[in-house]
Amino acid sequence: MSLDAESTQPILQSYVGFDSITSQIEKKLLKRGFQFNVMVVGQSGLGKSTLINTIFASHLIDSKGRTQPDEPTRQTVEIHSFTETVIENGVKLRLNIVDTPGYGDQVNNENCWEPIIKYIKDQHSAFLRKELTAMRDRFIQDTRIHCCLFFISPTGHSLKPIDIVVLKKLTEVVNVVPVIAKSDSLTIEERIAFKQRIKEEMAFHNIKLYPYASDEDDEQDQALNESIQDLIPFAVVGSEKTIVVDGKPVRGRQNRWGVINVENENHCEFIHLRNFLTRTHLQDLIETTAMIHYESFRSKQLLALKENGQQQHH
Ligand SMILES: Nc1nc2c(ncn2[C@@H]2O[C@H](COP(=O)(O)OP(=O)(O)OP(=O)(O)O)[C@@H](O)[C@H]2O)c(=O)[nH]1
Ligand SMILES: [Mg+2]
Repeated sequence: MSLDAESTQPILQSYVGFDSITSQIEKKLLKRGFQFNVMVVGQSGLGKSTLINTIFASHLIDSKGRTQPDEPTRQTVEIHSFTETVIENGVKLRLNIVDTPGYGDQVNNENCWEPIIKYIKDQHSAFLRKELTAMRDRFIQDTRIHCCLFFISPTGHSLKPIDIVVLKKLTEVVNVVPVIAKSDSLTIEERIAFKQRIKEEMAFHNIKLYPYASDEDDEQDQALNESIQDLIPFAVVGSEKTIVVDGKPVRGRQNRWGVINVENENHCEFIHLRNFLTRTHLQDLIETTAMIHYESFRSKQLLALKENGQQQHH
């Protein structure tokens, strides 16, 4: 008998099958499906509603709002959310999109961000309440915002003071991913310079954007994060119109100089944004929301509750 056989024997005998745990978990997760909540925020008229419709196009048209792709967009006047269930290869994803009205065009813009911050906190608070109830459901419906797309005006110069204020507030409570809106109005060179400028300003104002560096990151995580950090802010173009390019219908914008195909990587970074949201970072955005933003909300609330209780006791 070889030494080798001797050493493998006991291991083979003790096989109990727990390696199937991954497929057990997978089955359970697949059955339950995933919930993903995205919000768009930014100044008025930057194309927030349009981009949402561009990203989730085929699913939105037969659900809510616009039924004709060439119907004009309406100004968003209040925070509203809509849910769409998408199934791909047996995986169920419930997408909840929260559209917010643009801010910044009032005479007095003070506290214009408050309803948005309140909305985000309200979702945390609802989740906490459900977590704390005695008869708690085995599965809590999650409405916490996992990703906030922040729209930057394509001025080519710098961020607006109001944007810096709003960004500060948002990054404290949610994963923020900035995008350069309507980037078809910038040339490639302008876009590169503007991106650099925005990165510098964010760093200068100490605005903490997703993804956050963590000690637990392995090389793979780090590489993934770095590849995304390079791309952020995504320079995007949205369109609700379908244009025919080389006989193929695509989402695009026609202007005096030609056609912008939103799905063409040479024209804009729409595809990168969509891949980031749906392919590469979906799970991490959900997990980071629970582990960082919700956790910090929760510990603050529980601490406040405890202090209140102690005060009443005395
Ligand atoms: N050039 C250009 N125009 C765009 C783009 N995206 C949207 N628009 C146009 O900009 C206008 C405003 O778009 P909306 O999507 O309503 O903007 P919004 O940010 O939702 O506006 P509010 O709801 O008022 O805050 C519409 O006429 C769009 O067709 C884009 O990427 N490039
Ligand atoms: Mg809108």
